[in-house]
Amino acid sequence: MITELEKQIADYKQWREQIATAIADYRDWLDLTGSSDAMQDLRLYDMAESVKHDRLVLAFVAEFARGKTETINALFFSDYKTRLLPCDAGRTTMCPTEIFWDPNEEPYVKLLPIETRKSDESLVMLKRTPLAWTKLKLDTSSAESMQQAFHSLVQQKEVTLEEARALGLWDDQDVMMVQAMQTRGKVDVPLWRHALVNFPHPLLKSGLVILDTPGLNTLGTEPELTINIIPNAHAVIFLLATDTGVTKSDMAIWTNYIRDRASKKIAVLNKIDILWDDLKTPQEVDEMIRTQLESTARQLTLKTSDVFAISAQKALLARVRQDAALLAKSGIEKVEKTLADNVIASKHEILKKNILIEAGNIVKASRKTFQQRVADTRAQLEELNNLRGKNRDVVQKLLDKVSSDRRVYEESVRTYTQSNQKVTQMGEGLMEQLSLTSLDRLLDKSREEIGDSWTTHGLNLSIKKLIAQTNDLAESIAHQSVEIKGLADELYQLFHTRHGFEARTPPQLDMLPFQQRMQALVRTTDEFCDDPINVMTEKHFLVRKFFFSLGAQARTIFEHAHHDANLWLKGVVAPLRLQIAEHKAQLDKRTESLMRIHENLDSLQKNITEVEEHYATLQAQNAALHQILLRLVKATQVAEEKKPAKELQAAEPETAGFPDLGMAPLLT
Ligand SMILES: Nc1nc2c(ncn2[C@@H]2O[C@H](COP(=O)(O)OP(=O)(O)OP(=O)(O)O)[C@@H](O)[C@H]2O)c(=O)[nH]1
Ligand SMILES: [Mg+2]
Repeated sequence: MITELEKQIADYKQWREQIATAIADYRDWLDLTGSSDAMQDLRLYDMAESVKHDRLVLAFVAEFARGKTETINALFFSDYKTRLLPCDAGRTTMCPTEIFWDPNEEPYVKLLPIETRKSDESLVMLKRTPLAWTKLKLDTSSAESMQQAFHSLVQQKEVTLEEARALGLWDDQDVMMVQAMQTRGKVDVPLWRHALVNFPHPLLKSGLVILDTPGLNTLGTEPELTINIIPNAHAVIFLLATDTGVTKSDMAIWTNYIRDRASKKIAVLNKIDILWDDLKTPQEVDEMIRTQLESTARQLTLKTSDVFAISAQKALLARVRQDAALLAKSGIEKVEKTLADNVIASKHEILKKNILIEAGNIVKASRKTFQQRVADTRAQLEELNNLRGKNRDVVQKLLDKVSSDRRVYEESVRTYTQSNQKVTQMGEGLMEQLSLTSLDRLLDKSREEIGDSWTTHGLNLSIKKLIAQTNDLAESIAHQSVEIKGLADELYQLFHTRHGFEARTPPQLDMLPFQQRMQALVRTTDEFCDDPINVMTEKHFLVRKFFFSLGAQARTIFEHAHHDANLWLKGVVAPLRLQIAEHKAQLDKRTESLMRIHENLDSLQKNITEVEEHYATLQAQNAALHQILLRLVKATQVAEEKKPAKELQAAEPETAGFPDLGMAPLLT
């Protein structure tokens, strides 16, 4: 049976495919009409790819034994009629596990040895290093062999105190660890640090990524999870168990890692089957669950509508046995519905906004250029029609006028070329400052300043200084971008006044998102440094790890800023470049046709017919563009209102939501 969640995720995938197809058709249209521009084409290709490969990450985070893994089994893997991922009493999952589908590879489990913790390499970097991982093939035709492969997720090994320390895993506050050391002289540590599971499940094929995490302070020992992976998840599902209630350690995980870090979060009170009691009436049981839900919501300061009561175990059982009554009683469908309605809808929204801004601007430029082409062709047609019955002198005069137009135009184009060179030069400088090399320089300096002390105090000072520097950098870049924009503004003005191009001012480069993201790192550092556990001397290992994880996150922020600045830079004069080429082609066409008529007045009618045919082609191409636009607009409307798409019609597409598209009718 298809659940609401499966349906919504499949719809979301279909919607993304529609947009990607519309963008691909638009690229074909640009190609066909000779309006394509290499840089713009690359941008469109990027957009279609990012829409196609968009992923939705759901992270399961909680103290150990709350039932994270069992919930994942019930939500996503019940088709195998068994418990696919290992769950057990006590600590079970030993390493964070990402489950997704990458069609370019065979199903696998990839495991990162725990020893990689000794290096400063970030997880992001290690993920790009295939040799660092141990790969197991997954035979998806056999539940048994898959269970065997998944067994690696719970593997541990015994190490000495020195080794545990070297791995940064020794914790003298951990009673079980201390006990093990006293009795056995060794402690157990996970065999693997991180697992990647490539698994061809329909939901994963639609772009869903599941992150299962181990309970018990794994988050504390792996700062990258806290700094990068959890905040980047689209939703965090926090689990609690009915029998334990909200314990001190549940609360610590909630406040330290989820409450202020996750953008979307829901709490799930698991194991309600423990309360099912034959001696109590269903109403009495419901009342107990309700009271516990309310108190959980209060303790977590969440709305009661964001807290759910389930029995993951019974949900899995119900699905395996196809027992609808038990499934309903397990409460899991409400969680699925919330994930479907809220999480996916908001993801839709984000993607829609991104598409709207980018695609909207490109489409706008393209339509303007096309309008110019149509208007120019119509003017040419009028010019030719006016020549009927006129003599050679009149043609000569017109030719002279076009030649002088061309001269003025060429002068403007020279100005454009010079300014554009300056824009390119300044742009290169700007991009260099946002490059990873530039970030590495800053990070190396901070690293030098911290030296070997690795105290929270030193870390705090150094990170604050680093962020202050990136702030100055952002301001300087904003300043440079204003200068670049100034040059572009002058060019647009020149072509507007001299050649009647549309008046236009390119947008400013917005460095605020970059500054805000960097500022968020200051908050993360403050929280880390304020945590009394991290101030203790034993935690130097962690401070070092934290610093490098923060560096990895800063890389991501720089990469984003670099990407955004690059797009902005390419868009600054791109519309003008396209228009200039268009106008030049038009002037050439006019000259050529007038010269032919000048040579032979009898060829006038033939010329008129040719231009008329060209005009008809333009109209057909316009209709095609119209259909593509309509499909893009429709896709955004479906996302907005989830209503059935409107019929394709000849009317102008409704463009509500598209940023300032300038929707003058194309052909009048
Ligand atoms: N009664 C009952 N037991 C459950 C339920 N869900 C999980 N359990 C049991 O609770 C124990 C822990 O479940 P897991 O899914 O392994 O918990 P986890 O949160 O993944 O724990 P770690 O992997 O150690 O972090 C297992 O023995 C499960 O069988 C439930 O709904 N009801
Ligand atoms: Mg688990």
